[in-house]
Amino acid sequence: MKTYSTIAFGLALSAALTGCGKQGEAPKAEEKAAMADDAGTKAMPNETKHGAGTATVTAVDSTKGQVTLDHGAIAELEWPAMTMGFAAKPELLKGIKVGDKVAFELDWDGKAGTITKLDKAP
Ligand SMILES: [Cu+2]
Repeated sequence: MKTYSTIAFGLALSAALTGCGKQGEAPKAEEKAAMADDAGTKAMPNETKHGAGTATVTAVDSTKGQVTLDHGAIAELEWPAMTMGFAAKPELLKGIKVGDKVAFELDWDGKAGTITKLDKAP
């Protein structure tokens, strides 16, 4: 049974590592939910998930195609609110500046997020 507990630990560890952001503020309950889910339906490593949220822009580099968002909770991805960086096509970042309130959508591949839609909030 040693093998089984090693596998279980590995799964738990990989689930913990796939959480977004590095601020250590993810609630435990959400981590547990993510782990349980990873053991079942989310076993495919390259599954891309889509989410949507609102945020305040804290950094933007339209040349490199990068934006940092202080975003609210994203239910689709089981994310709490946090600040994190995303890739974004330069054209999506046109006219976007630090301090802007935005509504956005993203694709998350389990490691990195790519903005697919970004609009200034009305
Ligand atoms: Cu995040």
